[in-house]
Amino acid sequence: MAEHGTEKMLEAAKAFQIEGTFKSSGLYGNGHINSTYAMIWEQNGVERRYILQRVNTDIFKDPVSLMKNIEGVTEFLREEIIKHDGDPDRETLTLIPAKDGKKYYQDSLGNYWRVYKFIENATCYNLVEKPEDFYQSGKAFGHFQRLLAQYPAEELSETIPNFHNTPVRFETFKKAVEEDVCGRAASVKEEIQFVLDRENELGVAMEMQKEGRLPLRVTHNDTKLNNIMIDDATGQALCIIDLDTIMPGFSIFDYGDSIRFGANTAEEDEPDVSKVSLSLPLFEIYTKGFLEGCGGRLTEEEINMLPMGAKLMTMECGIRFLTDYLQGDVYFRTLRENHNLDRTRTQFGLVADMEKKWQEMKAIVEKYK
Ligand code: ADP
Ligand code: GN1
Ligand code: MG
Repeated sequence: MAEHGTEKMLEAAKAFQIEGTFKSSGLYGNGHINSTYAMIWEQNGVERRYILQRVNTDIFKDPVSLMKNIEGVTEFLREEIIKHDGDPDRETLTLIPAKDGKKYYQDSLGNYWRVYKFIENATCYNLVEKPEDFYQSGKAFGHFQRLLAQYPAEELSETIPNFHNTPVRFETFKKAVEEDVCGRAASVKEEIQFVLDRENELGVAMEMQKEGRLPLRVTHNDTKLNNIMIDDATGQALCIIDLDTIMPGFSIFDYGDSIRFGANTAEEDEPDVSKVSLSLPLFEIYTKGFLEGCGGRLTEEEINMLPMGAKLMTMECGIRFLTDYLQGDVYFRTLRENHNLDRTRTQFGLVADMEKKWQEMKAIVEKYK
């Protein structure tokens, strides 16, 4: 698939304050949204890598505000890391300014680009390889949320309105089924029914917020395992990346999205759905790490709602993949036919398994309260 905007990649690469000679650049990583390139520059005989990203402005409608969010949050994190004798160049993202001093570059076609220092000797995983890594990532996401509690929420723009408003996602899904622009609805009746059967549950978090029982916090909102870098040498969670969706949200959803992706025994797009299940040992180890990382800041009601956070995030993500399938694969990057349908099926397979293991999930959360 040709990447839209690639023709301006070289223009963008040279617009930033990077010394030396540009050598090469290639598509990189497994993100579904932005176009990410790893660039190599030669500097005094040494090759150095940088991450170049074209922001997806079909999805992020106000890229200037988005970049202001990232600039503010990364500067804040940088100071915190320095205060704790950490390495700010590896423990948070570092934006390289463009030649005009801005933290982004707008190319002659209007695309928005940004450059980060490349974090070397660290890996983003699509599947948990070592349970310890998952524990570490739980601790890191919990800690991240604790840190962000000190960040002035009013300075953050909402980069995607209603991002984790599950009832709104459900309404969009129903519209996609009715419109059926690609004529695909008849072939996914079972998946559509799976959603309709669970309609009543989709609004529980939003309802609790309205009743004042679930606080809005500054959250990451996209806490899957491949949005955290694990240090190759130490096995420690090193750096949380993909900061595009930091905005007010529910802590149970940051927890839940990590479970959705990382406690699944199969990859998110595994075509063989029989490989999908919820690993209770991984569920447990992440729960332990996340609660430790949050450092006692969650309310009792939030903790009780953690299993529901995991279920709702998995349902919501499945609904979003199915909606995109029905709409003709216009949102998530797809690399093969039925990619979004495979993703839908893994999510619903995981929800079904969570329903079977619901009492065990609740008992595990109770244990770490
Ligand atoms: P998307 O929003 O499309 O998911 P990400 O910001 O998550 O984009 O980046 C996609 C991938 O690029 C990540 O999963 C990671 O592998 C890699 N990546 C992003 N930033 C860096 C960085 N600073 N250093 C090294 N790799 C990075
Ligand atoms: C997208 O950008 P990426 O690949 O980290 C999506 C998330 C989904 C996820 C599913 C901005 O995340 O909400 O949960 O795919 N990001 C956006 O893998 O929509
Ligand atoms: Mg990502």
